[in-house]
Amino acid sequence: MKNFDADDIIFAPATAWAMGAIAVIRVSGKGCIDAISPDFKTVRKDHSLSTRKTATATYGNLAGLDDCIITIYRGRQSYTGEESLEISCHGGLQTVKEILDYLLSKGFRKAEGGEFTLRAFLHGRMDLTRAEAVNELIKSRGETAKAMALDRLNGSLYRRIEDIRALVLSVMGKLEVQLDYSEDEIGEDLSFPEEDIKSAIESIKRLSSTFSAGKLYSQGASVVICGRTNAGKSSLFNLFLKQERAIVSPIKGTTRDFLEAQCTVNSIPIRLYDTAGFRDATEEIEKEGIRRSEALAENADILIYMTDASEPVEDREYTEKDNCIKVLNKADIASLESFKAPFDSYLRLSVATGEGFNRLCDILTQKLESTITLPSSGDPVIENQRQKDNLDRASGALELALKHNQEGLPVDIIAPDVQEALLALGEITGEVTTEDILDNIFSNFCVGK
Ligand SMILES: Nc1nc2c(ncn2[C@@H]2O[C@H](COP(=O)(O)OP(=O)(O)OP(=O)(O)O)[C@@H](O)[C@H]2O)c(=O)[nH]1
Ligand SMILES: [Mg+2]
Repeated sequence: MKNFDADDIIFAPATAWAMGAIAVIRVSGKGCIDAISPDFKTVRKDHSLSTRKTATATYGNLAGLDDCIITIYRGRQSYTGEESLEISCHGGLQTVKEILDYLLSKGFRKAEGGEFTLRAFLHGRMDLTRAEAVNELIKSRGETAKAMALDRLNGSLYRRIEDIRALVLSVMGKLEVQLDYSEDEIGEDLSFPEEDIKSAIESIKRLSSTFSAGKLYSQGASVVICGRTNAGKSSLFNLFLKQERAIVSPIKGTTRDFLEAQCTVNSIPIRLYDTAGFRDATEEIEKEGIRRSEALAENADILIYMTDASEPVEDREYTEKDNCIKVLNKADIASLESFKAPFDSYLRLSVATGEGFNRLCDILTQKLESTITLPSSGDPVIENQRQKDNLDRASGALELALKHNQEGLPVDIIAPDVQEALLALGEITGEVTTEDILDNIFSNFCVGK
């Protein structure tokens, strides 16, 4: 459970728990600078932490544990929006551990995952879309996901939601006037704001539709290389990874357990699988390997079915699937005969020379992108299920408002539909929150963020 009380001083390593040149430990909370200052021996006498200005870095020795640089932030100018400091120490785990023990001995509390960003939100330093973008930026793999997250961190999604919210608020205003007065009383046109609602629905749906792209670029797709033994599957797996990860040999049935690895192809994160080649195996372990390969192939987002051009075979149960890319490998040693039907529709590849590999990557990307709605340039893209659910909740509520109006229901029945849409939009930015919502969001963060 998150600590929503932001009165105490919290600390956590901000860098990974691993050996490195330096490590950064974050401390945040009122009074943290004065609490540490007496234990920090600076070279220059006038460099006492207590008297240093905000956003200045000071060199010194902390409690006899390590020589480090402490950067202090006063008031609201910090990440968390409260007094805080960052200790950059030598990046050995023993050093970090001793400094963490020291901070604990000062009566500070170990921060929970995401607690620094939670405080930033609670202190109004950022709205929820930006807070979530911080986490998404850290977790992003690949250029596109990173650029999309950075865009959200800069407020693109917040601004879009606020625009839509303003429109829905104006709808609400119009309905409220109708609730309070009759047409005769105010003498204004009290027509139902149908066009405004439709336009809000359209904007919400457009934003919601970017989820497929956001999800593909952030979470990626699974790609399974399958085919008969000796086709060159493990060789292709290694080519994708640019390392000799899988064992390659001319002996049929080399790969028995499947292998899994991560890579990115044209900025899309890929979970890549090398599998046991299909053949009539007699031996139990190999049979089990093949069963597992078949199960993987069944659940793959994309299948790369590979066959050896010197003895091509077509396994229709795989090659006829829509998500299958058919590849004829060893083009370097193949005769022209090999590329005749039914293999004329296969991609010509040679893992040995690299011929056709870029083309394979492009086909793979196109196939994956054909399953998503590509966002218009400049539009914010969402990758977050919570945001998508709230957008769908908002458009659903507005559609209900339209339906209720068409059914001739009175304004006091319709106003709550519009109110529900406002609530859903407000939950996206954090205008409306509960501790449960915040707890769910920030528990996904790593410690130190
Ligand atoms: N000439 C040529 N040989 C290749 C090519 N790709 C792979 N090979 C060779 O083909 C043999 C089989 O390659 P692997 O990658 O082990 O094949 P596999 O499909 O993983 O085989 P199994 O694990 O047994 O299912 C090895 O001797 C590779 O060096 C290629 O493009 N051209
Ligand atoms: Mg293999």
